[in-house]
Amino acid sequence: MSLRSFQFTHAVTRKPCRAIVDGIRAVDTGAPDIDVFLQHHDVYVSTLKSTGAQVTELPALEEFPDSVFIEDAALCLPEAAIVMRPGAEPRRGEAAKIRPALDEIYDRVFAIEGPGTIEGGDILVTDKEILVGRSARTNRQGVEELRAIVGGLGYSLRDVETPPDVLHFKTDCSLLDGNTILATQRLARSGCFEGYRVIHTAEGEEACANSIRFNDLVLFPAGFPQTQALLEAQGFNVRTIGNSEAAKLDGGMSCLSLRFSPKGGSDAA
Ligand code: CIR
Repeated sequence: MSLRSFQFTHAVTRKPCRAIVDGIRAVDTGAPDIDVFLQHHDVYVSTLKSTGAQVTELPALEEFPDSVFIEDAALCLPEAAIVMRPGAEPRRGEAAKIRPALDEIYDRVFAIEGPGTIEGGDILVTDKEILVGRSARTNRQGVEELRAIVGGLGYSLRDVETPPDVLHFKTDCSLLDGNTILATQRLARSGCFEGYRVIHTAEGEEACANSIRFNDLVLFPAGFPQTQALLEAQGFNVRTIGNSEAAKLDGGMSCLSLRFSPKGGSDAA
């Protein structure tokens, strides 16, 4: 099977914990309701599984309120996994917690040692490159440490700027296929997607830019009908998933999983 940047045999998720009410948020719009979060999360996981992928569901980590946003703790490429070094101090320990699961799947696991910081939410892997948005969480040193690791694996890394006041690079963009990106106007305006086909989120629907293409599906947050219609008109198979509780903590579809196809790993489906 030839694998591309939106075709995956595996995913890893982590159950939301009760401490999620203490998760980090830029603006406090109230604490997430854990029962609703759990329902949304169940739908999310079963949607990933419905594509035939093997999904490893890790247990909740009560000591890390934001640990459901597992994407920030690692980058998983076909050849190796790289454990991140989160810029958010309260989240830094999540990195060590993901390592055992990655060691079981991969022969090669690297780690960002610091002093720089980098979070998975700032990394978009396309068919041709690894795009990293520097942000309040991901700094130049973190990017350079990642560049050295992925360079050794044969990848080219391009670093760009995440707009100010945007949490992560992928808060404002997603890969829809090898060469198509869903992005907010404010991010696309920076010119960082030159050479790609860009579909803009509809005005007022910027919060749906964080979606994911996972095999034949686009997992898309519920409540953004104009952008959903745009994607469907382009032939994408969109599955809406409730995201109200994750959104209270600035989280979206990409944050909730690590998605990958390990080389030499067991093939799903
Ligand atoms: C945080 O501030 O770290 C979490 N409340 C949200 C993380 C969202 N992750 C992502 O966009 N990749």
